[in-house]
Amino acid sequence: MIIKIDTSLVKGNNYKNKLNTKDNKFAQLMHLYSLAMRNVEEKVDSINRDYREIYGQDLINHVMCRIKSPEGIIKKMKRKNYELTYQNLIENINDIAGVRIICRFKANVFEVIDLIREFEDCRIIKEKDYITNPKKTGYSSYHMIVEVPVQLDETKLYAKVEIQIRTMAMDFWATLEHEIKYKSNGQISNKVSRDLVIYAKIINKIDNKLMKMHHKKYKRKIELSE
Ligand code: 0O2
Repeated sequence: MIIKIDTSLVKGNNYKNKLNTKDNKFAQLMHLYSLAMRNVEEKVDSINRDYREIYGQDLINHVMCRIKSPEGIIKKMKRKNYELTYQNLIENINDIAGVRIICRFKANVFEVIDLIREFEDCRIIKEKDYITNPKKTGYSSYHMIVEVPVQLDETKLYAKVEIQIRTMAMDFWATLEHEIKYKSNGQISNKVSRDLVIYAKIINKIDNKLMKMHHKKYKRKIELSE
């Protein structure tokens, strides 16, 4: 089903208007992001299917998609000191549509990144490698901001999607850390912060060891079948 979207929100007179999350225009814009997100999700599903057919194992453990809530959007714009306009939302908030790809092993994360770079009709806007260089908090993940097309009647619009690619171990840490921070309104003690960094490093070591173990087992399986 093609739903009409007022494209003047994205390019035109309404672009500089004040953001109103209760407005139907806002809902239309979120629908646009949702279509872009589904476009990426389909592409990701397709590489996972191809990989399974060729290599007989999964490249990706699971994929999660979400559209940022209106409250989350406003909170982020205020945190970053942006005036609440459609223009600032579209130009500066990159993770309204989010696709999170969870792999079992670190090597798979980098395989996924290479395959995303080859996606047809997908512009890579920005990449952040928090795996090679984890954040001070201990957070580890690979982020890609991409732009994908959404076809609306005769107009083709591009919308941004943030893709986070990480291992199950990284996701375990990030989910718990997010919850701990969320529950304490972002105010955690220095001791808790330090402990979280230590746990992130331990988890990273385990991640590396499990990848090596899997690699040896997989290599042996291939040798036996040859
Ligand atoms: P939420 O509530 O998870 O959505 P950009 O403007 O794109 O260059 P941005 O978005 O300001 O950069 O920052 P960054 O570092 O790319 O982070 C984007 C998202 O990554 C965050 O979204 C989080 O989901 C996740 N993230 C970043 N740092 C951490 C961290 O230390 N711990 C955890 N658990 N997640 C993190 P939001 O909107 O900040 O939060």
